Amino acid sequence: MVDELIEQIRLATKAITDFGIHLFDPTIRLGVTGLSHAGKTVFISALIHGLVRGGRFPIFEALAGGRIARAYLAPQPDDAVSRFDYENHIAALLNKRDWPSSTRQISELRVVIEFQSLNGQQRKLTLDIVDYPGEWLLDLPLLTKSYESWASETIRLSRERPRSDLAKNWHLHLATLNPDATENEQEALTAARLFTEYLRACRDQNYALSLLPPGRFLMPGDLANTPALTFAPLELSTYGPPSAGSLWAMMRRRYESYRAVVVRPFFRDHFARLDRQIVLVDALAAINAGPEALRDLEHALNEVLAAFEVGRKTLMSALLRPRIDRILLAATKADQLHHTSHDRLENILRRLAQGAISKAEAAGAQVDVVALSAVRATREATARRGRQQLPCVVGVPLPGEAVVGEIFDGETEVAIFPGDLPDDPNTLLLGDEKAFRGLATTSLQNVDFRFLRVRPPALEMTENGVPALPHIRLDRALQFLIGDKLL
Ligand SMILES: Nc1nc2c(ncn2[C@@H]2O[C@H](COP(=O)(O)OP(=O)(O)OP(=O)(O)O)[C@@H](O)[C@H]2O)c(=O)[nH]1
Ligand SMILES: [Mg+2]
Repeated sequence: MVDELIEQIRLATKAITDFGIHLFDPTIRLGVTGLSHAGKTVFISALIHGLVRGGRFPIFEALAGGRIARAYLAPQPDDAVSRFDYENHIAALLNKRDWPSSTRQISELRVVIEFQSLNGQQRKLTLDIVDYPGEWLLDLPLLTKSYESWASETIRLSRERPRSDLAKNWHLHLATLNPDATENEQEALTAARLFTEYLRACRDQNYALSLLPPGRFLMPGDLANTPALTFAPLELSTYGPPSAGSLWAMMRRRYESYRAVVVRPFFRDHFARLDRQIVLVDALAAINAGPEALRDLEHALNEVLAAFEVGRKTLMSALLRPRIDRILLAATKADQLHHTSHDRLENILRRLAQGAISKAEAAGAQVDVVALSAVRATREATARRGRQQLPCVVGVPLPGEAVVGEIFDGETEVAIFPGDLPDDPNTLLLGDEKAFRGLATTSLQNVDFRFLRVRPPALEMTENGVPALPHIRLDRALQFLIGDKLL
């Protein structure tokens, strides 16, 4: 408790100092998050490129109205956090037509925007963009969960389909464990390994299940093989306390270490300092996989958004600490769909996060939902099938992507009809016979939707000879996230 209090005071003092420094030159810390592959790196790279090199952003008022004099990269404020590797990411996109490689760490970058306010004054906005894995966000609810409740929730979830099929090996081992037996390192190691394999199988593309805490089990970094990652749920009949020296006591102790070493520092050093947040969601990957993945995503989104409440637990933090006042939920890779489905994709995401959105709004935050493509990699076309006109997208599928009867080589351009999203998002969440069919349960031939991953677009130049990156609604996202600070 005393620790927590000291932590709160430290944060509050920092907030006040930051406030003083930033009174005239405001700084916004923008958190960008999403589960692995959601599109964080591409989003940030395109956003910075658009700001620094002048993108085509008609809806981003300050830029479209000519009030931004210049925007440039500046040294970041946190010395212990990796720098977001903007130059290499953008070079891969522009020069090689490759997507940037996957990133596993928190990173940040500072952009300074010099602009003219609406009343003609020269002003400066400093934007700190912090990119962190969404898996870390899913860990935040662990702050308020005991080992026992985490274990029972995790086991319950793993008994539902399709997870139960993926959890077989782990469940077999789990059944052999006696929580009250003497602690045993080998048993803990095996349990942690099988549990991690189960989590990894859930994340596999055909399943695309989202709710996978503890996040570091799948991205251990320098904590690999430490006791803080060597634990797993046990089947318990009571809430304890466990007897000293038991396997249960050992697991519980390590779970506590995980919270102390991983979750709390992330909360304190990064999460609690954010002003604005964008959560990127690859809803199309979940739709590809099937109804279970979509329901899982719904659950994960609600957990993620609930994490934003952890910050207002105490009176002191509520009074003194700046809070996240805007949250944007963005469905990424909307270019895999024809534009006639973009609004529907927004509705689906809004429907998935419905409960959490109302809660965040009730607490005073503004929430918006957008379907965007940070880098638009397709164009549109209409194909004919008999008398039917099918709205298609045209792009170059990544090597290895497949449709019935064809595996693509990464060079050939094709027209893809991905399927029409329904007008009413609820139809995607129906169960049993009415459920749509996805890759997790059926073959390529029978799926209702198929969104293909495509290569980045060929290079385009603006009138000024600057390489332009086409996008969908990236400007709307930017307007919502920082537009009000550029007035
Ligand atoms: N078509 C299309 N694909 C995209 C877009 N943005 C991202 N992608 C695809 O999604 C993949 C993942 O994007 P990243 O930006 O690397 O995702 P991330 O969230 O940073 O992923 P991790 O670093 O692995 O956590 C890319 O390699 C692309 O294949 C987009 O706007 N359009
Ligand atoms: Mg990344």
